[in-house]
Amino acid sequence: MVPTDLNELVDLDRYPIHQQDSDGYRTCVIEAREQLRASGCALNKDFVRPVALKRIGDEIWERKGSSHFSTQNMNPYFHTAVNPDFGPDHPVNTFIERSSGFIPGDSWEAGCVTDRLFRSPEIAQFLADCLGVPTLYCYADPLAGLTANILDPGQQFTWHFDTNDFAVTILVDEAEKGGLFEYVPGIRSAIDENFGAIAGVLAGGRQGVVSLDLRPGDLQIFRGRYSLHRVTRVAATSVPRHAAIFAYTEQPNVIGRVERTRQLFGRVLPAHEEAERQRVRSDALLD
Ligand SMILES: O=C(O)CCC(=O)C(=O)O
Ligand SMILES: [Fe+2]
Repeated sequence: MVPTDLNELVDLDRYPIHQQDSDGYRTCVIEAREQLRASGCALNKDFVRPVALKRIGDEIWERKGSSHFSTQNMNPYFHTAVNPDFGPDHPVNTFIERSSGFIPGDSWEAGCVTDRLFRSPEIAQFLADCLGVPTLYCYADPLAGLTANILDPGQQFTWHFDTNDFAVTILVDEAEKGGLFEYVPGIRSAIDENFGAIAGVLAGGRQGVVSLDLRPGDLQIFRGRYSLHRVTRVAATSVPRHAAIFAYTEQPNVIGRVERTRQLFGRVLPAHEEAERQRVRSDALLD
């Protein structure tokens, strides 16, 4: 039986997201908010029920052939070209391997379990409450809204900042060795790039680095715009690491940038080109 009801997908006993007036719900939200405030990362352990998680794992394996894999040496801002305005040891000119694949948004048909979870209004409202915003909409980007991040044996997703204010991840299959999510809470802010500290981490320094105890079924809410983060290399002898990534926006009908879309998915759709013409940035950070 394919799980379909919210109760079959989410552990509603522990996370009563269907009863948003309940004390239990309020407790979950307060806990997540406290974690986000303290570290930019909220971990909702065992959020997805095991049967649903197994189904999501199968759905990822079934769609894995549609992944766009790419390998590049990039700086934390997703750029790959040397910038002569900065020195050779500067983070802007420090390029490290990112090797991973993404299952794109148009690989998931409506009604599959992963898509149901992504589009659940109760989950979107829970996330909005945790993040302290009124409403969240599923990211309307046809490729980057619902994805799975694939790290095959030997691959790593190097240190970077996200361009989105936050990301929602469900680890589905963990690596046996490597594949750890590491981050440096709040290493930069909207007004301070803090290149010195970032250079230290890129050079292998461990100051401020947190290794997250992320397990399959956990729902992670992560503010990746200010927190440098990576997934460490999956050992060559390990099983792959698979994570479902849900993207939401505060405004409806948002679409991603052409350059990043091409970088991550190897193609763009007409909707991306149209959105590029209309884009307005909200801050002046590098990217
Ligand atoms: O796979 C993950 O846990 C997160 C990867 C990541 O940081 C990203 O896709 O931006
Ligand atoms: Fe990220």
